[in-house]
Amino acid sequence: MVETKKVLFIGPPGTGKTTIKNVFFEMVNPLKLLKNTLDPTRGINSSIYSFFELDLGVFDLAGQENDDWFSKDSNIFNHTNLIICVLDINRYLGENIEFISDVIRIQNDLKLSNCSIAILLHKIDLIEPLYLQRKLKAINDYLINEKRQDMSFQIYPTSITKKYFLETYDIMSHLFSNLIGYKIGSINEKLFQDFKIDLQIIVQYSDQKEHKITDLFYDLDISSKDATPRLKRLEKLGFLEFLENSHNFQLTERADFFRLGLKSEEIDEKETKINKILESLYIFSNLNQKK
Ligand SMILES: Nc1nc2c(ncn2[C@@H]2O[C@H](COP(=O)(O)OP(=O)(O)O)[C@@H](O)[C@H]2O)c(=O)[nH]1
Ligand SMILES: [Mg+2]
Repeated sequence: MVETKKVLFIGPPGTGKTTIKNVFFEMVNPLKLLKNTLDPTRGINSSIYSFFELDLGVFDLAGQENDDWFSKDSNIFNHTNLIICVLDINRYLGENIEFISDVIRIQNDLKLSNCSIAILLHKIDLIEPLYLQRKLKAINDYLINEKRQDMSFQIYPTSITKKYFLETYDIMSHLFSNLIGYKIGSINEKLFQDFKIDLQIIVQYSDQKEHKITDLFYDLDISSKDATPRLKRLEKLGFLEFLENSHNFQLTERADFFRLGLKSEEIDEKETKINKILESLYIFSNLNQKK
């Protein structure tokens, strides 16, 4: 039997749960989700993915029904391996801390022992950096006070906008790899080199213009036989779209967001950053939608 893991998204209404699920599980273009607001989720929106050797059940809980999810007779949290609690950093600190305290209470009441909790302080693109630091500190202080400052309870500032996309991609891949006990650095050399070429494609062609598959041969010395499976993988990861009978392709805004994150790095930090990115690509390439 295939081992299964359960991931729950929870948070007040409108914080970005469904958006994050769509961007990082369904590989939907982040800009599309920022431009067109989604209908509020009702009840539970659940999907199953295969991830490496396991099946991953992902549940996105409607924020409007939080009283039900947190009620005594709710069993929605049973057997959960990862709770992703999405809070909007721009809302009142007290409101966010109250929500975190509800999650802590649930974790204690239900004795969720094999469950990690990730608090995403989302939409950091809308807050002043100084204000962000203050809020982060206040929430950290609260967790220290509650003695909930450990590896199974972590907070992360996130946003799906251009400036923060790469960092958030990294955070999500870190959460996914923890779920399967994957240790950073254990990717094999061949795969590592393989994803390095994919990253070159992202960097080279993320100009929002149309390119021919044969360009890969001239620019990057990739034969058209090797090019197609690579481009298909990038398509699956949400970085690319094929055009006109699959002879041409164009990279998505996701690729542009990605490249931009890479560009901002100092040269001496770049290599570490690239290694991390390659592993993130590897992690995400093992996430597949179950038909
Ligand atoms: N500025 C900004 N808006 C976001 C971000 N993520 C999501 N949103 C917006 O937040 C709103 C609510 O998102 P949604 O995913 O429906 O929230 P949910 O109710 O928690 O599922 C939508 O208009 C999204 O476009 C982000 O990182 N930054
Ligand atoms: Mg929703």
